[in-house]
Amino acid sequence: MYAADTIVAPATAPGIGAVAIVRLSGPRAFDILDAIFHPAHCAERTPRTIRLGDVVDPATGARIDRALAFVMPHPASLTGEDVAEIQCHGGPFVVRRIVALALDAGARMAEPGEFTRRAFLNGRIDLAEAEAVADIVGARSESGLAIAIEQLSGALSARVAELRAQVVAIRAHLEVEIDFSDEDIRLPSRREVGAEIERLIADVAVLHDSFARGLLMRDGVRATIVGKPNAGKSSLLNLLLGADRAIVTAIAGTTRDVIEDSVQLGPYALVLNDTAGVRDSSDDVERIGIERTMRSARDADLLIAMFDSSRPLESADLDVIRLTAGRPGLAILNKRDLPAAIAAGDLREHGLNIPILPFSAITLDEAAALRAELTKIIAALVSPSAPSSNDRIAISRERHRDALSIALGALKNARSSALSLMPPEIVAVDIMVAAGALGSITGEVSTDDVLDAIFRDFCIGK
Ligand SMILES: Nc1nc2c(ncn2[C@@H]2O[C@H](COP(=O)(O)OP(=O)(O)O)[C@@H](O)[C@H]2O)c(=O)[nH]1
Ligand SMILES: [Mg+2]
Repeated sequence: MYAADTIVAPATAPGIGAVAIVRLSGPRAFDILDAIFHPAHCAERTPRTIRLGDVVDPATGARIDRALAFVMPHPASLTGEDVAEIQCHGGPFVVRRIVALALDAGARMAEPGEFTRRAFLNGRIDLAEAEAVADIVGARSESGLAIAIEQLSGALSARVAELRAQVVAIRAHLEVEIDFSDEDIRLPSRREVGAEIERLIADVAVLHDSFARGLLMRDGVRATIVGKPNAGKSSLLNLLLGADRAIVTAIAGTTRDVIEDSVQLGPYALVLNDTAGVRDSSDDVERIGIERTMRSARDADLLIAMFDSSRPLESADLDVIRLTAGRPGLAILNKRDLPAAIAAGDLREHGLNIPILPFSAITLDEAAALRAELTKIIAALVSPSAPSSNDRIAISRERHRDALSIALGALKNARSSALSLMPPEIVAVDIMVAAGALGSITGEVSTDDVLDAIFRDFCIGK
């Protein structure tokens, strides 16, 4: 099923670059290419073969640019339609002129994401894969890229298809019961059907619960640095960022707002929040800063708790220890270059239960150990607790999480109606809801609204 109109758009970012690409897709793509591109040597359009030539304004015969062009005939193309691409010189004016020529020759400007949307509508990729395209473009770390490329390669789609096939198999068992309930054949017992649904619930829950992990991989891990004023929090932030991002002074209370910046740590993006610190303050501005510290600490995926080893423990340190209770984190016993007033054992005695790294933000002797330790903690956050191949796949989109929630809810209903010996038709209704919800992830069932919402976030030309 091909769209009637032919679309055009620059496929490369606006601005100056070595090369820019103008992309055409639709039934008239090749005619339009022929109208505006005159090959230098080979007049014949051999699929997937690059030709050198001139982009020419057909109205005046004026040459616009020397360029390369190639065609991909349907159906084995990017969009499943006839696709033509012109690789021209990467200047904004040249690109605009070529797009304008294509529009004059009968193309229409593409909507954001329309090439990918057509690829989906023509069955070239499924919806989860289309979403992965956007995630690859938006990836900000190796782990963000890894989860997106896995989804684009179909690992998530395949897993969802497997789960859906299991749902459909249960429905088949119920159908047998519906069709043959009067006859003398052996029907799967309700206990068997209940057990089958139970297993499926567990499998769907694993994928549903991978969302937290998937988000960390995609968007990075949020860490908040907490500690009493002057412990060395801002020094640590600057060190990890490799830049003087926060002001460091010997005056307690220098940092008043939450400062956020991100850094690559191994394959992960780490979003660091430096805070005003934890203490009682009579200064209004600092007090607001401390409130923000608490909020940032609450929202963080992990806490970096800074302690000053050159000073005795104070009530603010005990507050910090309490903040870390039950949370992933790393304690840093800073200023080891100074004479020690406290040791790791003192922190343990007061209930600190996360790894402790003796450190100096002045000598930086343990900088590599700090990065390694943080990377290890993040790796533990993003890896599944029981790694099997199915558990490794993670979702990273709310749309997928919501669909899996619906599937889970429906399966739980189905389980209880199956076990309470409701008529098979009733159980089948919930089973079908679960199948529909799973199908919506890959787009087996989709509406224009859903597609609009997904492709709206794409750029033009994608
Ligand atoms: N001797 C020593 N001084 C440090 C160390 N880390 C930070 N400082 C100093 O302690 C003061 C407070 O540091 P800062 O990073 O602003 O602490 P914050 O208030 O927790 O953000 C500054 O004068 C730093 O130079 C360290 O490891 N050793
Ligand atoms: Mg500070």
